[in-house]
Amino acid sequence: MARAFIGFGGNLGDSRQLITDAIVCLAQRCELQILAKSCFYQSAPVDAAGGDYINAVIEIETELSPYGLLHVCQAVEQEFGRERPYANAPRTLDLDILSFEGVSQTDTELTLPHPRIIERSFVLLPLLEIAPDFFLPNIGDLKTYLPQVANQRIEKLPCRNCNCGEKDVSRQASH
Ligand code: PH2
Ligand code: MG
Ligand code: MG
Repeated sequence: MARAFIGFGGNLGDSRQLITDAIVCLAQRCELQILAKSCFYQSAPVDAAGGDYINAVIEIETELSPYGLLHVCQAVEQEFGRERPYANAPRTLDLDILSFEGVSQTDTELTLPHPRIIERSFVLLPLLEIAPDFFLPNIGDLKTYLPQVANQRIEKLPCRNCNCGEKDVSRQASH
C-alpha cells in the first residue's frame, strides 16, 4: 500500500459540485481509500485563461501503481466531461497526482512529485491543510515555500460540514 496526494481543480460549470462528486466517485473505487480531504479553495487562474478555479486536495492509500492511479484519474476526468482544446484551457475537472509515496520519476506521461507543487498556492494551501508537515525528498518542508506564492490570490471557502474558514461564529449553526 502507498500513500498519495491528488489535487483537484476546475473552472467550468459548478466546480464545487463537480469536485464533490468526483471525490465520491473515487471513494467508491475499491483500489483506493480516502484518508483525508481538504476544504475547497477559490483561486485566481495561474498561467491559464478563464474564471476563478475551485481547488482541493485529498490524501489516499492505494494498492495501485502510479500509472494505475493515473489511469483511474484520467477515467474520472473523462466521466466528468474533461476536454482539452488547448494547454491549460478552462476545464470541468482536472485531477493531478501530486505525490506518490516512495516514487520519484520524470516521464512525459507522469512526473512525480508533480513538478509545480511548490510554485502554486492552489496546491500548497490545501495540501498543507491536511498534511501540515509534508516533506518531500529533494524539495524539503513544503510550508517553507508558502512565502513564495503569497502573491497568488486564493481564498479558503467555508465547508458545509466543518467550521473552517468561517469567521462569524454566529452563522456557523446554519451550515
Ligand atoms: N490548473 C492549471 C493551471 N492554472 N490555476 C488555478 N488557480 N487552479 C488550477 O487548478 C490550475 C490553474 C493547470 O492544470
Ligand atoms: Mg493541473
Ligand atoms: Mg492535469
